[in-house]
Amino acid sequence: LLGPTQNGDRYELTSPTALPKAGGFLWNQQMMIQITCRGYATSQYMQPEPAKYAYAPNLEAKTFMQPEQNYYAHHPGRFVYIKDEEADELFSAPYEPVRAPVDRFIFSVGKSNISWIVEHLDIRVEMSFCIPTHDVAELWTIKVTNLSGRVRKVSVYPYFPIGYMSWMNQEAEYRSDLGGVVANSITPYQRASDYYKNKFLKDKTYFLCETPPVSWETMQQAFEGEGGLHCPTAVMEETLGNGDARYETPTAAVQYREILKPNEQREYRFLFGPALDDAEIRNMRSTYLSKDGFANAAKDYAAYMEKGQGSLKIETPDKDLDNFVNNWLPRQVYYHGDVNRLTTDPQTRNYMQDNMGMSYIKPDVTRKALLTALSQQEANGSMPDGILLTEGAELKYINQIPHTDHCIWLPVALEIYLAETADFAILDEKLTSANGDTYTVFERLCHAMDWLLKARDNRGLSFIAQGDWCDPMNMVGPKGIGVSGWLTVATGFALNLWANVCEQQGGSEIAAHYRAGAKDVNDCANKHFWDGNWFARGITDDNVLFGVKKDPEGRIWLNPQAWSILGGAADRDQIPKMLDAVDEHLTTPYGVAMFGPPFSKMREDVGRVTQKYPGQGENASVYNHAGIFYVHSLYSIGEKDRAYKLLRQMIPGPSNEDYIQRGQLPVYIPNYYRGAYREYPRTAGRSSQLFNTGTVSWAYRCFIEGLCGLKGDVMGLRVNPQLPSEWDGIKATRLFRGARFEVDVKKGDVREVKVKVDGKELEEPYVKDVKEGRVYKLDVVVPK
Ligand code: CEZ
Repeated sequence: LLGPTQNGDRYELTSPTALPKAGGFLWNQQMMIQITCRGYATSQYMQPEPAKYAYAPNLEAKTFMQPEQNYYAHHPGRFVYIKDEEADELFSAPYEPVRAPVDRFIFSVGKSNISWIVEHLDIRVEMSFCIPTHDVAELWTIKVTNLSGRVRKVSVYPYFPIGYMSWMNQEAEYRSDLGGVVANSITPYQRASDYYKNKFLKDKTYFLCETPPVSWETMQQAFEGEGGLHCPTAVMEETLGNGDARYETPTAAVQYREILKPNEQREYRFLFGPALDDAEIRNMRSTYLSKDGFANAAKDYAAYMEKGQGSLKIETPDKDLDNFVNNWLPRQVYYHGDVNRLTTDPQTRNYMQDNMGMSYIKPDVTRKALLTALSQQEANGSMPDGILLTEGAELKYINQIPHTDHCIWLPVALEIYLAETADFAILDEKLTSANGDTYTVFERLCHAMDWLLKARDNRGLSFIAQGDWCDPMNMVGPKGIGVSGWLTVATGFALNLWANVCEQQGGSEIAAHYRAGAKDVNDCANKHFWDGNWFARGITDDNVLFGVKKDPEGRIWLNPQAWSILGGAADRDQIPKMLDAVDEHLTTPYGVAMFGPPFSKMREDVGRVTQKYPGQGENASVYNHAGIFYVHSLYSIGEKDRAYKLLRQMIPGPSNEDYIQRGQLPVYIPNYYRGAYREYPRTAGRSSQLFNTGTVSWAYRCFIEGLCGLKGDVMGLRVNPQLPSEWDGIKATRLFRGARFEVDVKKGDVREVKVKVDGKELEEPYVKDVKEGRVYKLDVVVPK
């Protein structure tokens, strides 16, 4: 059904129906496109706010990308109809819109392009596309081959629906001078002042053909006629109607009529994208629309993807795992750090976490993000809800709702950055913020930690306002009284992380101050949140403790457990009780649920999270971001089997049964898999198909520092692999501070980890004084 290609570079799916929503994605800094195996596509680009060039057939509200997005016949997509002129038979590639059962189907997702091979009626259709590195466009190659031993008469109709562009003004026509379909529109607006901004928007969509077609249609309704998308009326005629669209829904369909000898092949190239004006269209055409133009763009783009290779390659007993960690996980981490989910105002916590993973790929990006975020710090030391990335950007949507956790992510991101680079000079960088104050990074971190210490009630617990990490937990503390159990123990963690840095910088007094702060926070958490076997999730505005044994729904939450382990609130007696409780209440075959049981109805003193569908999103799904915090905490206490099991469960497969249940290719980790395993087993495990998630930086870290145990610190690299019980050994290659570590890990009769560097045994498992450019061969023995 599906599997990797030989070198693991691509994943191939051989059915268009088994995992109908499975897809792949490509991006550059201007655009992103996600496309399913059946040909439906969701693409957007930045100008600088997210915009579209292929639209739904009705007006769309613009929000963030949706989980488990649905597709329907008229959903934007990229298709080719093939008509056998003699037999009058029709099918379409890749599968939609005709849905004819095809004889052969391969959907192949690569890192820098996506392609299909589809065979039916003894005709092979190959479709593939990539995007340029710096421009917004899709570069499509379509090949049609006659597989029968006889001469064939076929018509080939690329069909790229454009959709409902605007209620104010839209039209389309074939432009012989530009060589393709061009649709025009005007982005709707109300304020006259917006006119002056909008006039620079790329309101045109073009579909350019390298080879002139014999006919075309640019009006959706004329193309479909009464036949509908399964059998468009225009396609059943000898030629398309060469029509225009005058305030009618635009489309791009063109026809090539071919006589193909046995084994003969035709190859076509097309360019699809947005433009401001004819000059831009002409320029895109001359830059890209040729064999060489395509080849150069593909080469460039592949090189751009190569930069996201990351710093770890593993060889374990699990080849599917290796494939994911070596090929796809760093790509997804790179995506997050490279484009910040294509928004101009990322949530501060997302911005910090998406960028912290870049420490393993392009640490300069992490550095810059830390400085960018800190330069937007408020005068009181708190952090804004979102970080503005472009001039004129505004805090929108969820960033207008006050959440109280943003300072937490500063020392968290900094810890990874420093461990990877030892660039302590960053702490001395001076930053002037918009409110005019100038402080160093070190001082700003202190202010942020002081703010966390202050933003607590008289019991010493952290206020939640209208949300913390769990951003739809919006009604616990709107009156300014409610507190968060997670945020309280997370504050303990953040303060301890920061104290480590202070200590390292020689500030033992300051370090002691933050350690004392952490201890106080943790003591308060224990006094008010410990519920016998686990930590509670919070206390509402009306003083109701929740996330506790007596709650029939939302009884136990993962985050307070994970972060109390990390931050030190949980002691040695408490941890085993918590781990058992998590096993008992939150385990599913698809990973660990974020809490349980799911809420079945609104709980007004908890909020919007309880209104999500049970098992969906934050309402008790296997929310991988929460799961990975827990995995990280498990590695921090040497719980290697529990940690590995959960880490592995984040990746779909490798059994067909699991792939089908999750419905996703193992080319990314989604933000969630459906939970509510006990209530709704039929849908449990189903992927959100959403590749935007804070999970991936942490997951990569867990593989590097947890499983492989190759963690940087001030002086060098600490070695402490944590292999699951059933493995005897692994091999890993780790790039670190310009050096290359080739590591061979075996289990043996030792009581502690033993490390030999180039044959010479070290006193402790710690490689100091790492030399740039050097190759280190490490033989590591870990206890059985
Ligand atoms: O967004 C994520 C946030 O981007 O949810 C996480 C949070 O930590 C991330 O910062 C957990 O709450 O509005 C909502 O209800 C959702 O909570 C979304 O905002 C959610 C989606 O996954 C977005 O992709």
